[in-house]
Formats: sequence, structure tokens, C-alpha cells
Amino acid sequence: MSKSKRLTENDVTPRDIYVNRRRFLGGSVALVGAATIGGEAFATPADWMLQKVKQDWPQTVSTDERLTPEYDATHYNNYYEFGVGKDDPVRNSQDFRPDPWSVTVSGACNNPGTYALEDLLQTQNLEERIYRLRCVEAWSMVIPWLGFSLADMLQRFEPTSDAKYVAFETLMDPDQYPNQRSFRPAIPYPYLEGLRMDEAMHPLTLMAVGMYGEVLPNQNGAPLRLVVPWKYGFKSIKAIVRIHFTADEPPTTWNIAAPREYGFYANVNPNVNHPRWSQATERRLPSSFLSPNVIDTQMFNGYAEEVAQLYTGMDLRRYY
Ligand SMILES: Nc1nc2c(c(=O)[nH]1)N[C@H]1C(S)=C(S)[C@@H](COP(=O)(O)O)O[C@H]1N2
Ligand SMILES: [Mo]
Repeated sequence: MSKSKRLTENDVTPRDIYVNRRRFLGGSVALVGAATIGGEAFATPADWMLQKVKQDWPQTVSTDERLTPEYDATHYNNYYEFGVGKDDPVRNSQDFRPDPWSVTVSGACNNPGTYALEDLLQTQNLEERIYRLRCVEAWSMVIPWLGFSLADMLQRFEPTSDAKYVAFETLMDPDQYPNQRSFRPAIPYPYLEGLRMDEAMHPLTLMAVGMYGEVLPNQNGAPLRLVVPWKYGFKSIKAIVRIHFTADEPPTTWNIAAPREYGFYANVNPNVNHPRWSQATERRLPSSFLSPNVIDTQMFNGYAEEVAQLYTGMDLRRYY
């Protein structure tokens, strides 16, 4: 990463916590073969995935802000396929099957096809990146993700010069997703997202397979989800099964559902309010009635130095 920051003692501390915890849990994890998050056992991930996540990874992006406790990041989620309540995803996703998994690649590229996840991840070295995640609903977290630059994965498909955008799609499976079999789904499915090609190739754009030193829990988008830290959280699509290269701006779910409220770009911007609420501040979780923990929202969620040049000359009020 061009912008990777030198590790300071602050940055290293959270990782030492996982490493020690890993040593502590090492035996039992190997025996049960299950990832343990906050003391709760989640669905058993594929052994190869567990092994990959347990390998030694460097920390390449960090912040001196306090990490959101793992419990909050795994129990307060947006994942409408599992229900619209913040605690629906953790409750309804425990039997979700992230393995076996494959991703179908299509459109303007030389190497389309259906790739087994194991095959896609084999050559990727994992990194830990601590990113702020800012939801358009004006709450935020600080999460240590495990993953790799999306660019590293996309290069392998050899997008052609016609590829101006890349579209992503979440699994469609009403058997596993209660809201997809609801007679009145909250949003249209499958969940669709997309990035302009230069945004997709930006080194900060992450494909995540883990968090807090563990395999990604189902409610956080296992086995493979996008994390675009300078955009509102809805761009960070979960459980990806399809990647499509295209010349035209692809349709995206929240834009389809409420076009005046959610645009394609969705860059975090304290100066452009949501039609129904201010985006100038946010609640940094954990937040409660007595300790709301309200902080100022930063331009591009604090990543302006890295990404502002992607939007030179663009009217960010028009392209919200
Ligand atoms: N498939 C899918 N992806 C999704 C969503 C969703 O409902 N379905 N919600 C989005 C929203 S609004 C946010 S804020 C983030 C939340 O990620 P987290 O639950 O891991 O914090 O996921 C995004 N990705
Ligand atoms: Mo969100």
C-alpha cells in the first residue's frame, strides 16, 4: 500500500490481543474446528479457510481510534436478507452455509467463469486493516478486517478497456434468507452493488474474509464481503456470488429502493445531508442513551487524503 502507515505501539496492541487469545484458544479451536466470536460458537467454517485466517498476517492500515468491541460489531448488523432488526442477522444467520461457495465472473474481462472460493483465495495473502465503517444511518464502528485488496482479485480476471464499472451481487437463496421469502421483502433482492473501476482498483478497497482475527461471522457477510471504507456502509456488500464488469453504471439496491435518498457514489460526506437527517455527526458504537458518543463525521470517512483525487471536478451534491 502506498499509504500504509508505519506501525506504532498503539497499532500493534490489538493484534497482540488476538495472538494471545489464539494461543489461549488454540487447542479447543483445532478440536472443534469452529470459530469462536465473543465466546459464542458460530457455524463451522471450512478448515482451509480457518487455516488461512489463522496464518500470520501483517497489519497494513490502522488508526489510533479505539476498536469497536467485537460483540457490538457482530450483534448490531445490517443484513436485510436475515431481517431488518439490528439483532436479526446474528439470530437468523447461524445455519447459513458459507461453504462450499463460488463466485461467477462475467462481462468485460478475459477470464470469465465460475471460481471456487478456495481457488480464488489460494494465492491471496491476508492483511489486517483497521477501518472505520460509517453507516448512512449515522452510526459508525472501528473494525479490524482480514482480507486483501479487491484489485489483487480483479486483476486475475483481466478486465478489458470496456470495463468502466464493476458490479457485485449477493446470494439469492430464499431457503437461507428469511427476508427473501417474505411476502413483502424489505428491499428488492438479490442485493446489488457496484463501483467505478478506479474505485474498485483503489488500494483501500478491501475484500474481507475475516474480522477480529477470526473467520468472518455469517452475520457480517461470510464468506466474502466488500469493505469500501470511504463510502457509506451499504456499498460494502456481503456474501458475494457474482462479479460483473460493465461499461455502464450498474443498478444498486438502495438506489433502486429510494433513489432520492441513496445514490450510486455514497461517499461519506458531512456536508451533504440525507434528506431525512444530518450527516454532520455520527454515533460511534457502542453508544447508548446516557452515553451517545457522538463525534463529527469526517470527509470521505477520514480517508480524503487517499481518495479525494478520485472525485476531482465532480459535484458531490449531485453525485451523492
Ligand atoms: N447483502 C447485503 N449486504 C449488505 C447489507 C445488506 O442488507 N445486505 N447491508 C449493508 C449496510 S447498510 C451496512 S451498514 C453494512 C453493515 O456491515 P456489518 O453488519 O458487517 O457492520 O453491510 C452492508 N452490506
Ligand atoms: Mo448501512
